[in-house]
Amino acid sequence: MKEDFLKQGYSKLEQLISEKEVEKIRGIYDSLLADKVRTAGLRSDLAGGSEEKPVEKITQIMRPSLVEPELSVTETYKLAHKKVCELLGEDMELDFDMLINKAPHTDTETPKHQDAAYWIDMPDNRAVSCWIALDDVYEENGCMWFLPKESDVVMPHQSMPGGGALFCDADVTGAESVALKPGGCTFHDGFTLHFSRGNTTDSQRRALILNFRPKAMIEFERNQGVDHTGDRKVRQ
Ligand SMILES: O=C(O)CCC(=O)C(=O)O
Repeated sequence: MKEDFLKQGYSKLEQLISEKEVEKIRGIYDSLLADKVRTAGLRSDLAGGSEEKPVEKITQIMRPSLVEPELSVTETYKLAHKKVCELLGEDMELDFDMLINKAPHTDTETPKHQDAAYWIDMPDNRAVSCWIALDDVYEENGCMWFLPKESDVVMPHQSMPGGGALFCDADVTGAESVALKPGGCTFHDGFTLHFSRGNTTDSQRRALILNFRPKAMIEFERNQGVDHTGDRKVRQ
């Protein structure tokens, strides 16, 4: 897993958490998804558009553990942290968490992007995103696709109208889709290009995503007011 991560900028772990733990996380996850009051301000539709829609296409809730602090003491957060330290070093800490849900038949892709496009400039760019599947995920419901990383360069990105996801215009020939069982996860680097297709199935596609970076860089971000709860700037 470490070899893949260092070589291509992403890797897959068949099972990070047990079925029982998946059930526990799903319970908290579903209550957050259903609660537009407590998640107000942290919640957006990555598909863009500012008006409230009857069905959010790609629901993103930032920092869910601020709303449900019990999340951060779960096995899930501990195990992901342990694996990430094995990948990039013992100084890695949780920077922020997020939920991204694709509702049934919303058929909306998460566009091609590099996470580093969302970042401020930092002296140490080590970072890992741990994307944990809470459902069976595959191409038709929006599993992750990755293009092997070639360099630590951020391509120009643009924002979807209405504050949705960032995207870049890149050739993704050779990208690999990574299907997962509930409790499986992928790890990706901040410069790895990735995307997911829309959900065309009858079920939800729930993912919990934990983002780690060095402790000193989290302090660096916080000192500049970056806490991953608010508006973001586009890095050109
Ligand atoms: O869940 C998705 O569709 C996209 C997730 C993503 O882009 C990320 O975790 O960086």
